[in-house]
Amino acid sequence: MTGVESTAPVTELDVLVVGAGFAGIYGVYHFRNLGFSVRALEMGDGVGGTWYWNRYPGARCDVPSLEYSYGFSKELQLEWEWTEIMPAREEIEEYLNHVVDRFDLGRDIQLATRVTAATFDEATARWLVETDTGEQFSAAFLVMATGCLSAPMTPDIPGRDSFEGRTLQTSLWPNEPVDLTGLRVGLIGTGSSGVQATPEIAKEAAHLYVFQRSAVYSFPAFRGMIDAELVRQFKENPDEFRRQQRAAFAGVAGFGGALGPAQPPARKILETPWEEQLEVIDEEGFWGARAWADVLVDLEANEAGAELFREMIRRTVDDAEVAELLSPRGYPIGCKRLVFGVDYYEAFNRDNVTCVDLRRGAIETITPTGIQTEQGHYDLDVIIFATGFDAMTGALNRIDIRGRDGELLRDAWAAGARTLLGLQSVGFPNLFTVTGPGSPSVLANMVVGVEQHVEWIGECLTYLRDHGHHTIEPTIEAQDAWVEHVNEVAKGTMYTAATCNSWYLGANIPGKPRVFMPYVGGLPAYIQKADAVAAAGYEGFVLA
Ligand code: N01
Repeated sequence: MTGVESTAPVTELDVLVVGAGFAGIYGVYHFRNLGFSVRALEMGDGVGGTWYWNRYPGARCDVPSLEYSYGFSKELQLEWEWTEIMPAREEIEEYLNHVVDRFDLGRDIQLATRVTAATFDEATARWLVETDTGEQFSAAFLVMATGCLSAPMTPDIPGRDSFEGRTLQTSLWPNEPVDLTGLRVGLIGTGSSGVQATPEIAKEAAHLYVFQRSAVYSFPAFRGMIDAELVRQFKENPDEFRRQQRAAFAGVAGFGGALGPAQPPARKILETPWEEQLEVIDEEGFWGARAWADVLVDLEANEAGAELFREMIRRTVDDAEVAELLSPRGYPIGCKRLVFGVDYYEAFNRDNVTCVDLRRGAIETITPTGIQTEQGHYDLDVIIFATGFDAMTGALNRIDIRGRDGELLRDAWAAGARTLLGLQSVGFPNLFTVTGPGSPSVLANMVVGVEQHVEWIGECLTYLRDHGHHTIEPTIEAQDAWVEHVNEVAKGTMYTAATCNSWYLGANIPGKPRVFMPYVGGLPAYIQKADAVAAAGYEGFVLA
């Protein structure tokens, strides 16, 4: 064991789940139903994970609600009524609380408990887990349902703590309402969170300064109330819909559309004269910049698509100079996670919104009264960090996870995460990561990925129990082969372009190794491989 010695009794479990977002909640349900004793430890005061913490104005999912919901219970699917096509944060949080209550999961979910350390005891083949409450747990299996985007990143800007106004972070937004009325607000960051928050904050603040380091490609989000006929069709056969999701590359069946063009058209932008390209954006708006066969596969074509995108910004933003500031340059469309916005560019037509383009002069310090940039000082009442996350590995590496011989997981992953199927890592027996690095995770519908992983783990635990095994761990050969495969499929895609600096690559975290973390081969191929491994008696894993 590490850390402070505790005299508290140790709680014994078959499975300890860390986190109570989509993955942890389903883990409690599923492992309990398989006959395992289980408890989830959740650091928040409520369940929901992402949808608990990211309470900033405008927070909303960009996957349709019918797609972004559990498929494990037919009754749940028939009963629950979504109101909007793209659910707002509040509605998802309400849904997850309903799931917890409906299946009486709350008695096995312990809130306000942060896991600080987990150590594998080789003598007993059990994980010993410590928490910030001083409690200790011993579990045969440790399932990390800690999320891919859950470790907030706050940049270390000099003077950060000297600010005398209020500091907020989108991913750590307070539970109680925040009133920004009449205040001068500085928002740092223009990723998905900043783009969603900008138009909402602009409605309240006296003035909003958006500090932009990289201009974003923000595509219009789909909005609207859910169609009753669509819901009727869905409820006729939800199982078939879920089957279609698992057969779809990104875990989205396309039911009800609303996710942009499913297939790029055959036409190529490099073979189309500019005047005809303009006709496409006349028709399709910003989405017209991507709607070409070559834009997402060829860098020259991509730049042509980016120019069309910039043309749309010029058409949307009244002031030509501001339009230029907001125009993304120097990295391809599609290399970062797609950003959806509603009235994002339009917000900059308001008198009370200013884009502070940090490409023209970076932030130097935070002062007691605002932000000092190379372009001048901005007086502020509130600073909001919308600066993202230490993605995929951050939440895991912030816990002292020690495997065989006391090796720390973060040391084992110092040059980049190494897993077999994103599920397990050599040296860390009986430790499972739900949607871990090396699995489709953030490149597919998270809820579909989560359910598939929890079910794979459940089947694995049952197999071990039925066959009298106590431990499972990948072989180094199988893990190396999987890591090589993950790298191979990412090669040559926009995601790994030299000009791309995304959180997929860890490029947003100073010092993090530049390694593409998710599996880009698609959900169906992944599921087929994972199922084949299980069917072959967990080929590539050592069972003892
Ligand atoms: O974080 P991000 P996010 N000084 O990392 C900037 C999901 N999500 O929370 O691009 C100045 O994308 C940084 O600048 P740059 C979704 O998967 C989904 O917005 O690195 N700026 C960037 O602009 C998403 O991809 C939804 O140059 C600094 C921003 O901060 C993921 O979460 C909604 C800086 C960070 O953008 C993360 O999104 C919200 C500094 N020192 C989130 N450091 C939906 O479902 C960073 N930045 C719609």
